[in-house]
Amino acid sequence: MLKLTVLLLTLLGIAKTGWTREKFTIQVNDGNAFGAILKADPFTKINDGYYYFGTESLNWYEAYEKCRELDAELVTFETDQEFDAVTDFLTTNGSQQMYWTSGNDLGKTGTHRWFTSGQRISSLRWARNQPDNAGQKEHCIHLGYIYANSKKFELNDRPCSEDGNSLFKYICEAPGLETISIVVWK
Ligand SMILES: [Ca+2]
Ligand SMILES: [Ca+2]
Repeated sequence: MLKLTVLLLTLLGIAKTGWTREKFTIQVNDGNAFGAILKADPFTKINDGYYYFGTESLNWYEAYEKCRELDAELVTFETDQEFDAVTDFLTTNGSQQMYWTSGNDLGKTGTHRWFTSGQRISSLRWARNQPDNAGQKEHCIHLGYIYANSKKFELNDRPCSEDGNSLFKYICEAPGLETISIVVWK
């Protein structure tokens, strides 16, 4: 009787396993988890990010619109390591131009945030004495060789628009990647 009970329970167990298993399991990972070869044109891969270097000289709003046309946004530097990687790329390619980023203090003067994330800018890459909101009209952040004696790319605030001396190139950053895998019982 005991043997029969055990057998029945075992069979029940097997049947239960069979009936309750999920046919599909979906897993989501950050990034390009399996190193798939991606077509990213016109974006350039730098570390884990994809960037587009716009060559027209535009005000901040126009630059943002250009990035949106590419389903991207003006660049946000979540870390100074990202800033260094992108500016190293520019340096390697011989550029010392000015480029808009997504950073601004349009929401509240003096509180600088990355526009794509809303996060406060905590970068250590500001140029000396910047941001200074010169003339009380500098609310958008760009990178470049800010002073005549600058030796590297740094951040500075400039007028977002209505200023002929603040028409800059721009860097768009593509949205992040996610890998979705579906595991199936065959
Ligand atoms: Ca970024
Ligand atoms: Ca400034």
